[in-house]
Amino acid sequence: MNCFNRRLVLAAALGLCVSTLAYGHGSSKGDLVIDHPYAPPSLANAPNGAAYVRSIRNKGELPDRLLSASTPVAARVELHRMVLDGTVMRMREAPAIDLPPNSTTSLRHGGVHHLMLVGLKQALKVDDRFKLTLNFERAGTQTVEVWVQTPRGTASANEHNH
Ligand SMILES: [Cu+2]
Repeated sequence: MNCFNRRLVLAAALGLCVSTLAYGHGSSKGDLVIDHPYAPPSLANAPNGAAYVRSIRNKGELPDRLLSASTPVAARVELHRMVLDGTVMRMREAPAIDLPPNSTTSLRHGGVHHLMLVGLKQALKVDDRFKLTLNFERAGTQTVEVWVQTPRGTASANEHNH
């Protein structure tokens, strides 16, 4: 699947802003505090899905990077970055997501970065939980639990219906 050919209309992206979720869960590994991994329910027969992390805080003095991720529910996970090209938002696969020291990075709906679940092996339904393993350059590997939920202000995971 060629990520560079995927297109997303800017208006659709802007419509996906999410209000703060009322509850959450999290974990930490080394200097990283990983708050509330979540995923929207997948569309019927959708080949791909998305996963998000409300925030990853690097409380250390050294930079870290998210290098890759994997999950039992999809063939592979891609790190995606939204890039504005003229008036069109395009999704590009990113080699890594930077986690600068003493900072917080969000992988949010409608934000710059997200994780794409390529080749879903099962439908993601509201209230499902699944494992996601995150591989960090410095902090190492951490497996988190992703909560499937419909973010407020969105009807579905339409931004990944491409
Ligand atoms: Cu994507």
